[in-house]
This record gives sequence, structure tokens and C-alpha cells, in this order.
Amino acid sequence: MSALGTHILVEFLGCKPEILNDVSVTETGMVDAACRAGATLINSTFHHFSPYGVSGVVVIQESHLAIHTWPEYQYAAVDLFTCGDTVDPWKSFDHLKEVFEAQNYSAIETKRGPINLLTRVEFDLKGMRAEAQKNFEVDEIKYKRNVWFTDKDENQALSLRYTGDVLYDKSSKYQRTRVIDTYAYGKTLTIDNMVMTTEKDEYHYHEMICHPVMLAHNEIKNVLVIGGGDGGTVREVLKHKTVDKVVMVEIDKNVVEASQKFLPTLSQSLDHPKLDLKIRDGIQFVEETQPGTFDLIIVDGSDPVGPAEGLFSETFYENCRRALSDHGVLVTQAESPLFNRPAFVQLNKSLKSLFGQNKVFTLLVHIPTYPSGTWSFQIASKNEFDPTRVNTEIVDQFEQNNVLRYYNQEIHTAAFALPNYIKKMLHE
Ligand code: SPD
Repeated sequence: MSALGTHILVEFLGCKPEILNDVSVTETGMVDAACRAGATLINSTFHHFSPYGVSGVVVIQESHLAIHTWPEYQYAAVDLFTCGDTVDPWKSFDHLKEVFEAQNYSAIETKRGPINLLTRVEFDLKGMRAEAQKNFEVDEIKYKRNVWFTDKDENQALSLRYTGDVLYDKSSKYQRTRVIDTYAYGKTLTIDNMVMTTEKDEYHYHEMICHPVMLAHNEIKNVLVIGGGDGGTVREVLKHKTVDKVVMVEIDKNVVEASQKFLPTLSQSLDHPKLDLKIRDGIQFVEETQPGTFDLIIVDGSDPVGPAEGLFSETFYENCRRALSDHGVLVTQAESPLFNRPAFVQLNKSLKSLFGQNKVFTLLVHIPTYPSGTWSFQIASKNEFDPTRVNTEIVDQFEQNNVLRYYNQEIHTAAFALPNYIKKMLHE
């Protein structure tokens, strides 16, 4: 290897103006060109200028492809910059020539980072970051780094802009846990590129996974929380005076550690005397639990990929049912009917087949930082229990004593009201 990278400066002339003015065709062509070169795609951002022109960059693991078009001159200026031996930027060139229907072109290849002029050094990454951070503090108002965290599937996404610094980043054999500092929602816990909870909207989720069921029931003594390592759920559970004991089973100690270090408002009750915190697999724990042990099981797991996949299986819920006391009830995070319809519908079906058609209820909650914003919990009870009915005096008293931010008696009723499209999904 004689240089770190290859840079090809391309002039495409006599191109089709309609193509050069179409941001979507241009972006697709550039992304496709990166893939044909054998590059690993990181991200792309493209913009259309009115009335003419497109600018865009495709960031690849091996550097970048960039373009500026002047449709009115049938001209595009393209940079193809790649590093390493596995990527061939000339394949991108060949592809783009076809896409833009260029009648003429010129290309100059130059080597970037000549190895004979460079000396590799080791350096202190952390020190550099701290130094760079000082500059941002001075200039904070003028410059905010444009770094985004995106929770997405192949068709939908939720993005949060953050400072660019990752406060916590550890991978276990199960998953990668990070804490980032977002501008709009404060410190945010993520697992494997998915938002788990944020400082500023966590109460929507944590109040709603506990209080509707606990207040409607009003005799919950022994509670099991599966997952919930950030501590938000046990913080809310422990607000109920009826509770004698809470067992929380979190598979990954990193989640607890991250929350204790950076999310104190969530993790504040993780050392509560009524709490028995176990770091182990919740699925196995429930399998081994004596029948009839818990009045309430709360499944506060992640999305159904990786270690949380089993938290959506019928065997797991069969074991939960067995572990519940006669008047026991289960609440589980049940994904979004919009973002993950298959998981939402399947979970409802499984619970109905295990607990009975009339013993399963769906509750909706608005969570701004989860993709689509609409999220659900499902409730299943062993015996007759109607969680939609609640003593309003008890709710009012509880809400005032605990200064709740989301839940109240009107929300209790409203949360069980399902839009027609969701009713239809659940009855198909
Ligand atoms: N898409 C995110 C679903 C995560 C559910 N659990 C969140 C943990 C909060 N305690």
C-alpha cells in the first residue's frame, strides 16, 4: 500500500438535466455507486436547492462519495474518495456515468495520504476529546455538532440529536449499552441502537407500566420485574404502600451500572430495602419460580431482538402464568402497533390463548422517543380482574401524594380506549 486512500475527481458533462435535478434519483445513484464499489454504507444526506441543483454526501466506512449538480449546465462535480484495498472507486465512476447519462467526462485520480510521508503514532484519545470539548464550550452558541442517534427499522426511524459524546459504552455478551446526551430529551439510554429511555419522557412509560394495574387491583404485595435495569419501573412500583417485596431480574449488569452512573433520577430506588435485585436471565428465573409466588409480574424488556426475543414467546408467558398467585396479574411492554405490528398482534394472541379471551387488555401510551410515538402494554390476569375499572378516590389520592406527571384518573380511562384500526388488528 503506497497511500491511505484514492481520490477521483470527476467532471460529468452533458448529463440529463432532469436526472441531475432529481434529489431522489441522484441519491439512489450515489448510494448504489458506493455499494457497487464494495463499500460499507454508513449514511447519506442529500438536499435539493430551488430551483436547480442537488448536493449530497454518502458516508462510507472507507471515506465518502460527494456530489454537487448544476442541472442548468448539465454538469455534475463528483468526488469519489475511498481508502483501503477492498473498495474500487472506479466501479462507482462507471455506474454514475450511466445513471447521469453523461455524454462527456473527465476523471483525475490522485493518491491521498502517501505512506512514505506519514508516521504512525499512538495518542491519548480521551485527552484529545476533553481538549476539543473546551472549544465547543467557548463556542457553544455558534456551533452544535450535528450528530444524530437513530432508532430505526428498514422503513421508519426516530432520530435524536446529541452532543456527539458517548457517556457510557459497554458491550456484554448480550448487547451494547450506551448513554448519550441528547439536546431535546436529556441523557438517553440505548441498547443495540434502540432508545430504551430518556430523562425527559421516561415517566410516560414507567408510570403507565405500573399504576393503572396496581391501582385497579390495589392488593399487590409481591412483585416481579423482568428487565427494567434502568430502575424506572421499580421506582414507580415502590410508591405503592401495599407492596412488601419486589424482585427485579435484569440480564445485563451494564444496564444497571449505566443507569446508576448517569441516570440517577431513574435508578434512585435500586438500593431500596424492599428490592431484591438479581443479575440473571429472567426467562430462566420464571421457569424456576415456585407456582403462585407473585401477585404482579411486570415485563419491562427491550424489543424482541437479541436477549429480549424470548420475552415474546408463549413458553415464557406460560411460565409467568404459573408463577402468578390466584389473583395475580401480568403487565408487559407490547411494542408499537404502528412500528412493530407483528410483535404487538402476536403477543396479544399468545396471551389470550394462555389466559383466556376476556382476560387480556391493551393499554396505549404516548412515548415521544420511541419510533411512531404510539406504544402499548398488555395486561393479562389469572382470575376475573377488570383493569379498566378503578376507584377514582384512590387514584386522586395516589396521584397527589406522589406528584405524578403522566397518570391520572382520566388517563386511566382513556388509555384503554383503542382506535378502530388497532381493534381491527387485534380481531383479524
Ligand atoms: N423500543 C423500546 C422498547 C423498550 C421497552 N423497555 C424500556 C425500558 C425502560 N425501563
